[in-house]
Amino acid sequence: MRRLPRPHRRDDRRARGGRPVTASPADTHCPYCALQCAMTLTPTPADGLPVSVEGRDFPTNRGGLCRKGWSSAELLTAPDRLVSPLLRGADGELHPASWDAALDLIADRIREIQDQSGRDAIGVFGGGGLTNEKAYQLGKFARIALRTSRIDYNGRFCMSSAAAAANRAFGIDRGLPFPLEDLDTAHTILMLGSNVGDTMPPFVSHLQGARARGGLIVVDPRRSTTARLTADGGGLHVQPVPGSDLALLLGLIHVVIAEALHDADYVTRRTSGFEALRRSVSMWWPERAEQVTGVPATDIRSLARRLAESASTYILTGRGVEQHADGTDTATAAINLALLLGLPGRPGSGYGTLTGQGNGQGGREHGQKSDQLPGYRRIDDPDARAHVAAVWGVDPSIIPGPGIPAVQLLQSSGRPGGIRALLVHGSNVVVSSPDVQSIRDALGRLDLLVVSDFFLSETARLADVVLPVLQWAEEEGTMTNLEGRVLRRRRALEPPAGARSELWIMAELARRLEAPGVWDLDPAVVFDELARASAGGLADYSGLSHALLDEGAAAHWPYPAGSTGTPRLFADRFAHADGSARLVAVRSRAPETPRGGELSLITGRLLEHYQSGTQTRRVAELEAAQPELVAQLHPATARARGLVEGGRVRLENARGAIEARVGVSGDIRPDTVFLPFHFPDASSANLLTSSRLDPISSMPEFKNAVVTATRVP
Ligand SMILES: Nc1nc2c(c(=O)[nH]1)N[C@H]1C(S)=C(S)[C@@H](COP(=O)(O)OP(=O)(O)OC[C@H]3O[C@@H](n4cnc5c(=O)[nH]c(N)nc54)[C@H](O)[C@@H]3O)O[C@H]1N2
Ligand SMILES: Nc1nc2c(c(=O)[nH]1)N[C@H]1C(S)=C(S)[C@@H](COP(=O)(O)OP(=O)(O)OC[C@H]3O[C@@H](n4cnc5c(=O)[nH]c(N)nc54)[C@H](O)[C@@H]3O)O[C@H]1N2
Ligand code: SF4
Ligand SMILES: [Mo]
Repeated sequence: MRRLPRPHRRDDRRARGGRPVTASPADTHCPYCALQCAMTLTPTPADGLPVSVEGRDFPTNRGGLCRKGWSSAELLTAPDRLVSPLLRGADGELHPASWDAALDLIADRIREIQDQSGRDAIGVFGGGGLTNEKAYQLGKFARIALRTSRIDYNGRFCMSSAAAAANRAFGIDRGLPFPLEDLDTAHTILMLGSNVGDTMPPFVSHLQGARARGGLIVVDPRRSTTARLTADGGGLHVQPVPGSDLALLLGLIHVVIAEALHDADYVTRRTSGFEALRRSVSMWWPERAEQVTGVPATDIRSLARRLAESASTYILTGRGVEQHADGTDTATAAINLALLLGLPGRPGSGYGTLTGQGNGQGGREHGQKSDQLPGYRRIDDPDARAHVAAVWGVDPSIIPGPGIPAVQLLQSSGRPGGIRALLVHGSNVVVSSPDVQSIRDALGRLDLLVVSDFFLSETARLADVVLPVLQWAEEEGTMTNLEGRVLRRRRALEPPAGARSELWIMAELARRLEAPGVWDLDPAVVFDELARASAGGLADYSGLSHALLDEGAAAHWPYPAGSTGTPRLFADRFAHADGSARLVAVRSRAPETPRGGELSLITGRLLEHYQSGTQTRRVAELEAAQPELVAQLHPATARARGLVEGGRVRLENARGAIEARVGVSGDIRPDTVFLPFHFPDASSANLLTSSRLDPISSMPEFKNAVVTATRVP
């Protein structure tokens, strides 16, 4: 067999695809985050790149794009784009192979493994970057082609705590239950653990109103780009001990109730559970919250009053407060505070969480979650099973029951009763999973690892079979943005000859596995099926179609047939059967805290890189801006350890050790170190993070580890 082709030069790029489909511009959205900024791709036949990217006026981004969006066309001609299936040969290397050889091998191995070890021996791992059509088809493929319960996805690492909290409080989980523009007129916005200044830069335009009124409040152990926006004109940056947000919120709720600042009428009319909540916070006087959080009691009191007195208040959460072993309870406490103040459903006020991945919202609605069927239905609900089985043309009894969440799924690899094969679509788990060495070891125990990607990600490097798929501007589909608004992704370019759509891959495998059901290749037809499967569910898309979305009207779900969608939820009722929201009493558990010379490790994002970096590390200007792992440390912390700017530091705990460049900054607490998780291999921050899970959402603890920091001579 031939060796892997060497990376091509720019002249070879034409062979790697990148030919515009038509001469006219295509209106689409960014390949990256959940803001899904609107952009236009215009063919540029003479230039080195096949299209030019321009921001397009849209209510969310108002023509703006961040640096990642502007430079995204470079992804389309990346010289090391995958253009052929790869199979691991007897020599241990990956070699190009035909599609038939690759798909036959996968189907044969799946059959063999399932004959020996049962249907659940095959696992599927999806992603929040997949279009709605692909996410839907992947859930269906797992349930009726593989007939495995073992499917979950990377949204478990992302939105699971916020989703669990919203489901139990409101009975529904739509990240923002209002359009983003509603924030423009807010007097006060409390942002808990979200750094949109780096993670969704055009979002900042929606904060300017509150900022100008001195009402922007950011809670973050770092003075992040977003926290800096509070500096002028009366805004506030609260810089608590990492992992102590729940105690802070309990303190705020204590003050609200003790000083009768809550909206008693709203609480009576629209919620249940007030008495239990009141009792649960009675001991959380601000002085106690101060001991845990380091935030002065006087500040907690004045913040509670400020939130209550403001005529228009929004509370927003991000991963900073959610990616903890108590993330669901912390998000729940933020919702409790919002409900006490009467915010959800009141015009000009609200609560929301900021969805992260491009289709992080849609990705959690159509059935790639282990306990879920399309329409955000529960897989253990007999009515839901019957409805979806009818759409799929199968008997409900063949649909498996609930599977297991992401971390447990990956860790079960090669273990008794666990999975023996794994199909990955849209995640780079050997960089982005918690306690990542344990996940690398787990994947090594598999009999078969199949990775579909358009680049040879670090996970694809470990695969037995790599399948080259289409990327963003080469496919049609839909994405659901952070406001629950369904958007059209449009094809602007011909894909490289060797790449295939994931709908085609699933259809081909389903045929080889003699699966029941229809496996259409046209995303518009798959969308119509998704819409039927979602009808009557919480996330109802039944009134939508590609044709209707092409007309450009705003389309927020629920969008049942005959309706015009739902930009704002909760005006009259919540989604629980009785129409009221639940105040859920939660307790604070002590986070893991540093002792002696140890530091709290928090992890997160830089503007220039996206997630595990598979895409952005291939864009020259982004790579040049952030070429390597830098640990952010306070000057006093650095001094005490003999660390200097630009020198090297070793960070270590029981799970692993990594080395990073030292970045000295007064923006971080002296007891804390920050690492971005965008870098692979020995520079993965996740070598240090813990796979301790939130008991409700199974969210891992990405933002709470303890490490030692020493100078590398
Ligand atoms: N540039 C860029 N943008 C992205 C992404 C990307 O990879 N790169 N990914 C997208 C995705 S999938 C997501 S989920 C979003 C995430 O968007 P964000 O939630 O904004 O991103 P993070 O950087 O993970 O975390 C936000 C902040 O949480 C703070 N933090 C850490 N620990 C704590 C804590 O204990 N308490 C509090 N209050 N704050 C804490 C960090 O210091 C950080 O500034 O971004 C999306 N946008
Ligand atoms: N320490 C730490 N770890 C974290 C986090 C953190 O804050 N700290 N954040 C977590 C969060 S919020 C998230 S969302 C995860 C994200 O982490 P990952 O799940 O690893 O996300 P990506 O890096 O976007 O990986 C997506 C992969 O799929 C490919 N891809 C993109 N689109 C498609 C597609 O349509 N089909 C297919 N087949 N492949 C595609 C990309 O090229 C890339 O290789 O990381 C989590 N890990
Ligand atoms: S903010 Fe997100 S969607 Fe907008 S251009 Fe940047 S990466 Fe793309
Ligand atoms: Mo995420």
